[in-house]
Order: sequence, then structure tokens, then C-alpha cells
Amino acid sequence: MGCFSSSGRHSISKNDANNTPSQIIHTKEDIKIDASMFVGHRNGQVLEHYKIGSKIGSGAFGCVRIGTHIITGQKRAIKTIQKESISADLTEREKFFSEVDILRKTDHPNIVKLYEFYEDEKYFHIVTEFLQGGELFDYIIKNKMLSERAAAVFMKQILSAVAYCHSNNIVHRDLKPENLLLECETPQPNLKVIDFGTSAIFNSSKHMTKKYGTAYYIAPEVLRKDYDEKCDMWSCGVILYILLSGKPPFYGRTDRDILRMVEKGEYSMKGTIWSTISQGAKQLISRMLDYNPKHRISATEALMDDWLAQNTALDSPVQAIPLSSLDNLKSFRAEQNLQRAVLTFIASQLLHNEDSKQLSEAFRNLDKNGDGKISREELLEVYTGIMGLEAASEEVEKIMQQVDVNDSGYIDYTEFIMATAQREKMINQMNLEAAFKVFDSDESGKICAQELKSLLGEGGSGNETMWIDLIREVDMNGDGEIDINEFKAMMMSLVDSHK
Ligand code: 3AM
Repeated sequence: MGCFSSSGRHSISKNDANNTPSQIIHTKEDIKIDASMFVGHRNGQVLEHYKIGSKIGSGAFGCVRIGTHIITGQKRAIKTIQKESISADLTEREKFFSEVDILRKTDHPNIVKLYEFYEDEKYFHIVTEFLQGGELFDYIIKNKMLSERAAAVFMKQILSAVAYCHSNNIVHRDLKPENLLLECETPQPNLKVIDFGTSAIFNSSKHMTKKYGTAYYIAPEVLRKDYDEKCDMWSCGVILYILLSGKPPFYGRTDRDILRMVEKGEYSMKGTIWSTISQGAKQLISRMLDYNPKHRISATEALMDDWLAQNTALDSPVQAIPLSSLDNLKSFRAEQNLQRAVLTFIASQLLHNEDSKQLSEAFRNLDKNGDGKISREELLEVYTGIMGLEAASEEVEKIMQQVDVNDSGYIDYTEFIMATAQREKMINQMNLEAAFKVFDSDESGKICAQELKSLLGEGGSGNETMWIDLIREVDMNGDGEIDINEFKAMMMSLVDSHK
């Protein structure tokens, strides 16, 4: 790419540089900063950035290994696919790229996070977060069946991911316990949906016709090759049935036998196990396993189901949101667009899962309707519990103005983490150096306007002068570029102002 030199057409004179940086202000409407901007922008070989460890699993596509991120020491899952193996097979190739494209667009606490994407001569590598708690499938086998409360907590997380996907026109098409991984091995672990290889962007006015899925979980209309996103809700119904009873609703000795049962859509909730299960749980299952997808419950509706709500209610809702995270949300300030961009990068790519675990819980508790994003109304509900309505409304507007950096009208997951994580955990030498390397994509040791444009340019209207102005905000020595010291000074001022 190459930076413009300080004597080039975009050079900035010393006089310009003497202007106080705060005189040039571009609003966040000019530059919409989004976590997805940082996925895939990597130079070099995967081995330059990761120490490759043991194999976690394999499939027709290739294999998944644990990789240790050299800079941060974080463990991540690296799925490697031999180019040759998918070059001839169009479907496999499509599946592979659709997974990358779709994961890039998602930002949700119950969807596996995509970090990076590498391509070298022989291989593609997809780097995602490493979920060390294993598959929900193994958890069910170990626990035989779950209490209604535990099943409801898992189901709410699955539905939240599904509601988020559907509201973004994404259909998963292969939801099953093997594709639901646990973050860690605690008694009630956080769950994440993986494997978006068969997912697709759907068009609500046009039905899908390709048959994807796994026998036990596939919806009858998928077998008829005429379906919409509600097929995911059928799979959710099967999963809930299994969580509560330990057995699948449609079964048989072979796939063919199972599919015959699915086609009929007949299942039973009678017998000893089911006699101990509440009416509310059974009702939700039958609304998810409604044979007619038009009448079948949607993910948003299911999240409001009484049984689900009662079994996932917090004992003390206000306490469940740590006041410190609310305080941080209120006091979040990053005046410069570049500061917001660097914080978004650190929050989405460098923060350790353990550091954001509590915040992730706080996010879920604030997200009352469980759709994976926080609305003005949800924020207002919390703040009116602490202060008067007028003050609360004012506060919420301020928060939205500062924290909603991609201007979506909601606080997305990464935005919440960015605003509420401890500044010291986010802004430290190691993270700043790692962030600088990504912004300085040509590795010249300086960030120039062109590099900012190609990294952040996707979401904004972005005229040429805007990128130069962004540099100017931070460029202390007036050479038209940002060096590591200027970069660090810009970010460290956020730590100082936060104290
Ligand atoms: O081969 P098995 O079924 O044991 O669970 C996934 C599967 O395991 C695991 O890799 C295998 C092939 O998909 N896997 C996939 N993504 C993962 C992740 N992000 C993962 N394990 C941990 N973290």
C-alpha cells in the first residue's frame, strides 16, 4: 500500500500541526467504526502470529487446532483448509467463504467470535475464539438430562443468538448440540453457536431450496426443499426436547428411519420422564415443533415465553448488573474517532475472555429482550431505577452518543465491552503495540491517511480530507503521519482522563 511521504500531496505543514487537535472534529456519523472492520486485515503468515498447538478436531474440510496468539498469549481455534481440497468442490468453497462472511458480520455474546482470516499459498486459516468447555452434546451425555432451570438458561442463550441472526437475515441451518460449544467447564457455562458453514443470508420474500442439516434436527420443510428461517426454530425445539428428556423426539436406527419420522412430524411427550416436566416447558417445545413454519414460534417470541422467563429470572435483577459497569458506561468518553477505533479493535480482538466474562453477564442482564443488543429503552429502564426519569433520559442520550460508535441505534456487544472494560486492562503497552501493528499495515513504523482509509473506510462516507484530518488530530510533530509515540500518547490520555 505505501504511505504518502511528508512532502507528498497530503503533507501537513507545521503551522497546520500547531492547530489544536481538537479543532478538527469529525463526528461518528462521518466514520462508523465497527468490530468487523478489524477482521481479516492481516499481513503475513499465520505462523508469524501464532504458535500452533494440538489438534482439537477434524472434518471433511481439514482440521481445527489450538493456536497461541504470540503477542497476547491468548488461545484461539484455527480452522485450516487445504485450498486444493475445496477448489474443485464449489459447494465446499461456497460454504467456507459464507462462514467467513457471516461471522464477520456478527457481534453477539453467544456466537463464536471470528478474529482473523489468513490465506497462504496452500491453505486458508480461519481464526476464532477457542471454546474450551467442549460441546453441549458431551455436557448432556455427562449430565444425562438437565434441570428445567439449566435447560432454560442454555435455551435462552441459543435463542438469543438465533434471534440476533434472524434479525440480521442470517439463517444457521445446522443447529445441533455438536455446534453449541461451552466457554468453560463451570456448572452453568456460557454457550456459543459455532459452525456457520451451512448458514446463509436469507431473503424474507424468497424461500430457500437447498437441503442442509443433520437428521435428528432437520425441519420437515427443509426435506421438502421449501423453507425459511423458521427451520432454525424447529432445531431449537429438538434441542430443548433433548435437554429435558435426554432423548431425541424423532429417532430411528438409520438416518432414513429418522427422516421418515421427521417427515411425519409426530413425537411424544408422554412417559415417566415427561410426567415430571412442567406444562410450560412442554408448551414451548410444541410451539417450536409446530409442523407449519408459518405458525411456528419465532426466536423473538420464544424469548418472551413465560416458562423461559420464569426459569431464567435473576434473583435480584439490579444487583446482577454491577454498578461499576454502569458507571463506566456513563463516563465513557473517547472524543477522537481514532481513539474509538483503537478501543474497538482492542475490545474485539485483544481483550481476554476472562476479563470480559463479568461484563458479558452484565450485557445479558441489560439486554432484557435477549436480542443481543441493548436498546435505548433497555438502558432507560435501568437508569430510571437509579435516578429520575428526566436525568435518566439525558444520561441515556449521552451514552448512546458516545458508545454507539457504529451508529446502529443500539449498543452492540463489542461497544458495551469497549465502554465498560477497565481502561487499564484495555490500554496497556502490549495492546497498544499490537494495535499499532494492525493500523500500520505496511509496517513502515508510521500510520498514514491511506492506511486509515483502507482500514476504516468501509462504513463511512469518508472523503479524502477526513483521513488526513484524523491524522492531524494526533500528529504532534506535524509530519503527516502517526508514529508509535503519538499513537500511545493519544491512547494513554484516555487512561489519565478516566482516573
Ligand atoms: O471433532 P469434534 O467434534 O470433537 O467441536 C468442534 C469439533 O470437535 C471443534 O473442532 C471440531 C471440528 O469442528 N471446534 C470447532 N471450533 C471450535 C472452537 N472455536 C472447536 N473447539 C473449540 N473452540
